[in-house]
Amino acid sequence: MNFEEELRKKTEDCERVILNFLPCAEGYASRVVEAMHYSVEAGGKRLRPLFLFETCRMYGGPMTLAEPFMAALEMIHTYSLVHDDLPSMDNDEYRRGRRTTHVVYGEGMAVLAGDALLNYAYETAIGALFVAQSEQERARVARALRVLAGNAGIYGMVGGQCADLEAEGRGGAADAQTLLYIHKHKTACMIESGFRIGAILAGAPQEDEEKLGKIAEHIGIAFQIQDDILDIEGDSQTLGKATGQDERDGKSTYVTVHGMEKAKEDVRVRTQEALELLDGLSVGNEFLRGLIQRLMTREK
Ligand code: GRG
Repeated sequence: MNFEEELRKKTEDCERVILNFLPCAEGYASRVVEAMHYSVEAGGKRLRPLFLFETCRMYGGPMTLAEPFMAALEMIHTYSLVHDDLPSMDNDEYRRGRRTTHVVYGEGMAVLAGDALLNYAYETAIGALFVAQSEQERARVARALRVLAGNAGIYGMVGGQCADLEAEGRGGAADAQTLLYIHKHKTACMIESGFRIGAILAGAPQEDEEKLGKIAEHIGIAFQIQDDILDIEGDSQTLGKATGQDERDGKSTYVTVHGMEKAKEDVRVRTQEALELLDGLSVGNEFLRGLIQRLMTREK
């Protein structure tokens, strides 16, 4: 199997896991559950659960613990996209190649669908405590829950989004240091959750867990820089969302602060740093290596 086939197969596997954990639409809450399904089933690259699966697998961890966390991570990621697209935030009409949740279900229901996804993510991940086979596994699940919540919250993604909104309120201008804070927290933290939770659940050596955290930071920042590049040079059809949004909103991005050439160079440098750290782990993962390389040239 070549890399592209393997990626497609693994993405489909992740997709199955995620969809399996979604709730059934019934009773008075059925409309919000329908909106949850709509936003999750729209697709997406499923990168964060894929990172979680791969790091857990490389240390021989139990998939029974990894799967609820894979689904939970994607639910949190999807909630953040649903809320980010709202008229009070970025006001976007297209995401993942289809109309955004608030366009289809109305703004109130989209807020609720995001809230529901966030809550259901924790309900789902907590489920791992009940399938853990030993005290040691339960302790790992507890640590993983702390990483999941911490990286999504005020010291993670929400903190990054807060700094981003404030920069927009100042007319979009963010200096290089603020921009790095935004990228690290808004984008890299959720990627870090994938890498670290997989390692924690599998009981990876502490040294490796720390290296995986650094790998995730490099990849997360490179991923966001590439996102800023694609907003200028990308194709909206391929991306499944409109381009030119940052310019429309007068936002500072890695490209406006550092220039296109440096932005491209930094994607390359951070990817290289991540690959070198990957080589220093106590176990290898060729697929992960291929995936990290592939992200450097991603077009969506
Ligand atoms: C509302 C708390 C809150 C946070 C929103 C995720 C986010 C923070 C905003 C979305 C806009 C954006 C550019 C975020 C940076 C992270 C990013 C590039 C998200 C898109 O991730 P992909 O490309 O999306 O993995 P898919 O659709 O493939 O899952």
